[in-house]
Amino acid sequence: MGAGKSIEGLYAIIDSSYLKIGDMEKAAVKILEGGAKIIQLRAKDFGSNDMLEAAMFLKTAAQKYNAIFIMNDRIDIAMLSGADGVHLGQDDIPVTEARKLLGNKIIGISTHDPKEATEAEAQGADYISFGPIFATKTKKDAQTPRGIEYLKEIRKAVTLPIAAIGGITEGNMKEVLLAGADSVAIISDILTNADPKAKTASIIRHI
Ligand code: TZP
Ligand code: MG
Repeated sequence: MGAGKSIEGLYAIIDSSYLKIGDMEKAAVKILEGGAKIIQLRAKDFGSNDMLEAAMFLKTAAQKYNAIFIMNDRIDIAMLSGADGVHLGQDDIPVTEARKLLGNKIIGISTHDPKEATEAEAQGADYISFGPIFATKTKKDAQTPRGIEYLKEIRKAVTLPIAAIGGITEGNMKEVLLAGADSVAIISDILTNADPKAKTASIIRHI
């Protein structure tokens, strides 16, 4: 069906909280070399200029590895960089409005409960993220961990692909996938590893 059906397996997020300007690109290439087929740029503390530059690099790199590039938060940067899609938060531009700008590009939205998940589906999102599943140090304002049982409820509530997020590691991702997530969104378990390429490859082997 929609473009969001391609959201499965590892969803690697390249987050500026772990990388300095200029290092995002190197990390992205390593993660793509490791076999990631979905990468997202999440650069909350970058100025628009640096963000666009990084997004353009990541889009080109993703294309070379036949991977999907999703831009976090920013529809403008997604459009200018030729991203395959955007990932929106609950306080960002609504999915129905984003669709007017993005056409059939992938639109994902963060959700935290069944109401947000079913609303996302009704509004025509291509996939949802759901979390935080476990405690995470990466997102300072993260809500309380939802846990595996809650993820199973969300699985029953929507048919959209679900990217589970928050505290997911190579060690716990199996139970997340068994609970019905189509994809595991991972930041720190990859970016804090000394060898992000090998870590990515190892995660993918276990999926
Ligand atoms: N949204 C919910 S939890 C989270 C985001 C962006 C951070 C996930 O990072 P990590 O390091 O994989 O726990
Ligand atoms: Mg956001």
